[in-house]
Amino acid sequence: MTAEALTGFLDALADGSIEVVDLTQPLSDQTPLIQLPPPFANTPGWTMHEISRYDERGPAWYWNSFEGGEHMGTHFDAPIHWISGQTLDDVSQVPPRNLVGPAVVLDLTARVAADPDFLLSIDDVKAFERLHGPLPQGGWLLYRTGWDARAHDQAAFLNANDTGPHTPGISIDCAKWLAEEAPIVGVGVETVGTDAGAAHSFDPPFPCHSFLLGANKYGLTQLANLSRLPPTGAVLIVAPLKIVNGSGSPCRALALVPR
Ligand code: 23J
Ligand code: MN
Repeated sequence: MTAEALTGFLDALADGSIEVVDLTQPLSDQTPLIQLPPPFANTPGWTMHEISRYDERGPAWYWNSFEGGEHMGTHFDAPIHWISGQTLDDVSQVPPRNLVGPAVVLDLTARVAADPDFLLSIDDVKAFERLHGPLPQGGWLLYRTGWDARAHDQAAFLNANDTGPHTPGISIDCAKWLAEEAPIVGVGVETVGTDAGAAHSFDPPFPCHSFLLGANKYGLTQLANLSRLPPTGAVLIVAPLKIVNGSGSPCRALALVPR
């Protein structure tokens, strides 16, 4: 049975009845970065350093070194990222079994278009469950907001004014419920972080980070192409770098989608 499942999977990839959708934003010095308010320290962006490019430094090879924040671009938040999860897994310790699982997509694009500070509520999730069934055991809630359309432009992506950043997120109650009651392993978003732009002033601050990571769950940010996924039925594969003691990592996120 097991071998047949894998050959069936490969046949479906070959004949296009399973499509691979790349949910990853490009990683470059143009990738938007979260901007925390003072007095907090901020992350550096992505920098590449050329080692050689078919030249005297290496006549037949091109390679680079790179530096950048763990939390930039399409990236994975490990439980240890937050104080509430400080005794839990770092990114190298996350069980690989948790990096492959079912994904559902909640599309709140219309609500976010009307209110950039929109917060996903427990009622919104329950409304989705009435239509599409329960959230997946061991899987992911992917939160579509339409914010990916802004990902090419730091200012549009952060959407900040004199009252701070205005980007959608998850309500305090909903974050706690997803952490403590829902069967999911993580939450994925299109925005710069899993929390709302205004979440620094919530109680607790950054509730999505606080509750989800404290419950040994994961975050996944700056996703692309969620519009190409069905509400249910996709399989998510997330591949953060196995950084020893890392709090997270830029990652590749792929979805397998039946066609
Ligand atoms: C550090 C502090 C606050 C936040 C974040 C990082 C992130 O969003 C992140 O990338 O984990 S809100
Ligand atoms: Mn992060």
